Amino acid sequence: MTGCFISFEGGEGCGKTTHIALLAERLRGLGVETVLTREPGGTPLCEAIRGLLQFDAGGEPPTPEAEALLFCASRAQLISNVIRPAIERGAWVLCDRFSDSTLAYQGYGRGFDLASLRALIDFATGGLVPDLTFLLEASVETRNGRLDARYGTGVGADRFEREEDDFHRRVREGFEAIAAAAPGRIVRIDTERPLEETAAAIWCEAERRFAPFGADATHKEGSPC
Ligand code: Z5A
Repeated sequence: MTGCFISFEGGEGCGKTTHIALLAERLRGLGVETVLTREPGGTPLCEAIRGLLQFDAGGEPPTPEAEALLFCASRAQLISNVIRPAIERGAWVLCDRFSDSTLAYQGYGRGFDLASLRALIDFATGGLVPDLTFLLEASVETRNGRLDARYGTGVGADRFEREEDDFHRRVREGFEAIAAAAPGRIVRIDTERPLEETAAAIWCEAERRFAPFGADATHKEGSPC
């Protein structure tokens, strides 16, 4: 039996971390082996790379080229040590960000050539693409409000959150273009709604796609679908 691979994408504060945790909790409650991981991160080496990328933990900000390579290095490590083994043993793998983030942030945000980035991503992933991607969306005002509630008004916590508005606009437009080019894989989810409604929309889509895989685990009492 092989598992399935679902990624969550979107701008900061869109609700990825919240909703991926809710989906994992629900799956585990149904007895489905669920691996919840994130990018960059998810293994000791990848978490160290995360520190370098987000908070300049090396004491020196990476160049844009080094940044793109570090995201892809972390991805290669995570796939090899966590994601592929889990899929092969039949688990559901839920990943907080994946390759679409590299295209959106380094491609559309930083302005790198998309074809070159795709080649780099392909090298890092060995061609692994999520079976399903949730692109979580909320207005800039809503997302900023959520981040302000978390960190305090004004400055964000990491290098990306401190980027200017124009960078985040390009990233948002990038995600929209990426979603438009992959309508079968990427499902856009409006997170302006109450949390429970958003969680139900995500659950319905996951269950609809993977019920045959989830078999007995999915169609149980309490399902909103
Ligand atoms: N990055 C990159 O450039 N290239 C790459 O290839 C990759 C990543 C993989 C780290 O990502 C940075 O790396 C990221 C892009 C870059 N930086 N940025 N920006 P990250 O995913 O770790 O960081 P993040 O996007 O900033 O995550 P976040 O701030 O934690 O946002 P989130 O996970 O989408 O949101 P959340 O934590 O679930 O929710 C935010 C708050 O809103 C939280 O307190 C919730 O309780 C609250 N909230 C209120 N109402 C709601 C509703 N209705 N739904 C959801 N959440 C709600």
